[in-house]
Amino acid sequence: MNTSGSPSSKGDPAAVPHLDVDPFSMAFFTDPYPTHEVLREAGPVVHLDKWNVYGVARYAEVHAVLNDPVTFCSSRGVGLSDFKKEEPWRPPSLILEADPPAHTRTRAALSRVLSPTAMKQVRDRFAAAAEAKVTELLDKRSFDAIADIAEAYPLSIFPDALALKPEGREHLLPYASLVFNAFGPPNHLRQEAIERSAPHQAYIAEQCRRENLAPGGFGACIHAEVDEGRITAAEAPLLVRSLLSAGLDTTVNGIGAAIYCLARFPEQWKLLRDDPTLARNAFEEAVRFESPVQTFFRTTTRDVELGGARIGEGEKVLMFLAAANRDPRRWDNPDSYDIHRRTSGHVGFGSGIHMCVGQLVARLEGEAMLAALARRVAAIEIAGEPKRRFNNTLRGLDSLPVTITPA
Ligand code: OVV
Repeated sequence: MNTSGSPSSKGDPAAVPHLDVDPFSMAFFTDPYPTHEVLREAGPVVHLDKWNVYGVARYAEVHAVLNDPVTFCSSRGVGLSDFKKEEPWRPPSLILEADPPAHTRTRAALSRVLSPTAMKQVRDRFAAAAEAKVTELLDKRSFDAIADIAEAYPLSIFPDALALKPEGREHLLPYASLVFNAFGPPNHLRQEAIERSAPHQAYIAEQCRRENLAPGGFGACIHAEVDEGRITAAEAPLLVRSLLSAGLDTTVNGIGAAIYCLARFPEQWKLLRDDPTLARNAFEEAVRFESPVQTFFRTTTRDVELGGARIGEGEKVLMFLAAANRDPRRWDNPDSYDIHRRTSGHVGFGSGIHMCVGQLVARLEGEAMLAALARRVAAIEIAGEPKRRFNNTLRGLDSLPVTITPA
């Protein structure tokens, strides 16, 4: 029984520690891990005074927020900006920035387009392109693993899988970079990206139209959902926009993470070489270990108690997916890259109703590239200083010079 006179049967809400860390600063991006630990150890819920938001960095609370989409909504934006208070920089995504019931229908449409059946149609092409890429790189021996694999491989298959026109594809990565920077606070990264966004936005809007998407691709499949009466003709272009926003830079950084891991941890590379069927789990573990998508926000729809802390209505909550993916409360040896690890439950693809709708495409790309490397490359050596790429949401490298040895 609650004899203390406190408002909750669990007792007084705990005081929320106020921290002055900026998780969108260059210093944080350069080495986020010590600060992730500070955030986790400070308490289950923290307040980040710099941006006036709550934060969760432990696995339990990140998972809880992801799995209560009624209390922690997405329709007010999954970046810092609250769409109830500020005009969004672009029309909101019909899937990412939507709540049930609106989300349910758009999610179902994209799930069908990116289903296991759809993966069967592209699997052989993805595998052949990975083989061709490895053949080309074995010829070069020394190259940049970011430009020449992490970017070049997805660019060689994903725009074709959507069946985009060949012209203008150079806008795809700058547009994605803009989208992920725009989830952040109004710092230099976000403001500069938005200032330069007009040509990229114009290109994307044009490619989303039905007449610019060739038959058989994911793009045309989204528009075909209109004919089945499952989405409207006005919704289809915006759902194509979601694939163009989230489908390329994420896998670039996922594949980049996997190669960076395998180059840094040669004993894990040897395990993969000895059994290339581990490729899919080696990729999944890289998504846990590096968490290419580092953070997303939610907005509270009511006063709520989380981890013993009270949060009011209309507050932004920043979920540190990357910190949850290395929370020692959840993971053994969280800071080890272990391709034999049971990775299920990691939140690198999110969790719950918004969990990555493109995860099968991402895994197919990652598996195909790592399997091709494992079968034909004996060693991957880092041959120069890796350079970091700075983005408000995405973690990855700008450059990773490597030398490979043929098997
Ligand atoms: C998961 C994600 C990231 C960025 C954009 C979108 C989705 C979208 O739906 O536009």
